[in-house]
Amino acid sequence: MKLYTFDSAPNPARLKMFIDYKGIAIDTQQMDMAKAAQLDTSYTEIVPEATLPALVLDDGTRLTEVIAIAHYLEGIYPDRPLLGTTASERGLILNWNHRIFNTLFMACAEAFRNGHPAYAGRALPGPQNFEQIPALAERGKSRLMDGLEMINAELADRPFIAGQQLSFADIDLLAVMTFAKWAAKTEPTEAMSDLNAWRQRATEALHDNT
Ligand SMILES: N[C@@H](CCC(=O)N[C@@H](CS)C(=O)NCC(=O)O)C(=O)O
Repeated sequence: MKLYTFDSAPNPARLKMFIDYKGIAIDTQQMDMAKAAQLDTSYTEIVPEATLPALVLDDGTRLTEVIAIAHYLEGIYPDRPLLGTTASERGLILNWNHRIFNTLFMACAEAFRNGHPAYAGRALPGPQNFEQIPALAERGKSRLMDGLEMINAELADRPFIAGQQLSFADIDLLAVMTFAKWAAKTEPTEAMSDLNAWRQRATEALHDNT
């Protein structure tokens, strides 16, 4: 199998944290998004979605969603599970993955891609070009702050977002907080003490190699 990615971009960054935590080695090609490598025909002939990351399996099967790539990899590399081991853990982690993606990640992407001049005519990723809608940049920032408040409240009664242990949902949240800082100039306030404490705890758990 082969992974096409660009580690510093937000969605690839989620996958990189997952892969590094699990200690998996994969044949990987970095595609320079700063040079629009994801739109080059040499890539779109393999991955017509024109997004990163993408995992192409040996039989040609193409996985283009981070959560799907993570599920595939966890299936073949079950050690250090990040997607749950019981039915309820699996359900809850996926629940939070979708919720964080739809609320925080999409809000941040909306704010960034509809407000930054570099994305004029490219407001959405993928093979089609879409014009920016400036009002979405403002709405995105407001949704992002609402989302951070919601997560702060959720974290009042548990150490990690999907329960007692680090999971892929925590990785989603760490990635979007980095994305929000540089792309939407949005950070949690000091008053969001449960979110700030979680961030330190999750970062330490992610880098704990014991
Ligand atoms: N839902 C996809 C999102 C993939 C995505 O949008 N990736 C961005 C990089 S963070 C991309 O490929 N952008 C291409 C572009 O902007 O042209 C996933 O889960 O991986």
